[in-house]
Amino acid sequence: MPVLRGARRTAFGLTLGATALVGIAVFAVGLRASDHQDTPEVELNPRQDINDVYAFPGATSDRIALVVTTSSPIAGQSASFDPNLLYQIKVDNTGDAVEDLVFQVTFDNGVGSAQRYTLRGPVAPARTGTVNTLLETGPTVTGTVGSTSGSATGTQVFAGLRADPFVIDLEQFFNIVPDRRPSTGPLSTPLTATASAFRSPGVDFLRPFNTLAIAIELPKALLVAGTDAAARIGVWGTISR
Ligand SMILES: [Ca+2]
Repeated sequence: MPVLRGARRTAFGLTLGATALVGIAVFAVGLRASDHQDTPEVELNPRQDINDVYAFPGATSDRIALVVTTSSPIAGQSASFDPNLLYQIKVDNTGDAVEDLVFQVTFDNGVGSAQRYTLRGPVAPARTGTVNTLLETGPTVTGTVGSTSGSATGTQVFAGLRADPFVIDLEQFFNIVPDRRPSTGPLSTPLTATASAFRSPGVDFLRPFNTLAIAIELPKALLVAGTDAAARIGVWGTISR
């Protein structure tokens, strides 16, 4: 299963509890990633497109939340994940930029809130890198899109429609970098202005947009290799088939 969509805003050397940032390479390793709309197949199927990856503190100090978003902008009661794609969050806890643990999320053929998800992990992957296989072992959590399942003291997961949390004046961004303009959607119209800087005051252009989010919250201890309180992890997301 070649990865069709790589990580966006990948964070390596991410201190537990910190927010994922763009391509931080704390460890001296190479970093390869992709961005929005960088292949025709992803451009034509936004559900293959990763919007963002986040890591931030969980409900208690010993917990962490990992989130991957896709498909923004998307709306409506029929908004669904692609049942033919494998959505993953990967975690490196040894500093070599190779995943040691993965979360794999798959969806059935249901539509909107009738769609069901299955979360597998955290568990060591059968294969690392860009060719992945669906895990047959390890913990699983199942639930319905739009609702949270699992354990509030263990691993819990939400998958469904949420306000896109990323903040950017995307309209002005495409005026600055017009070659990135999408082929469909509200920003696909021909260029009306050119710009060299963002507007002031800033515009949260994504504020009215929704995204499909997969949010996993679990004890930090399930992600680190040892008991070092200063342990660091790297987190990235992939969508593949
Ligand atoms: Ca590793």
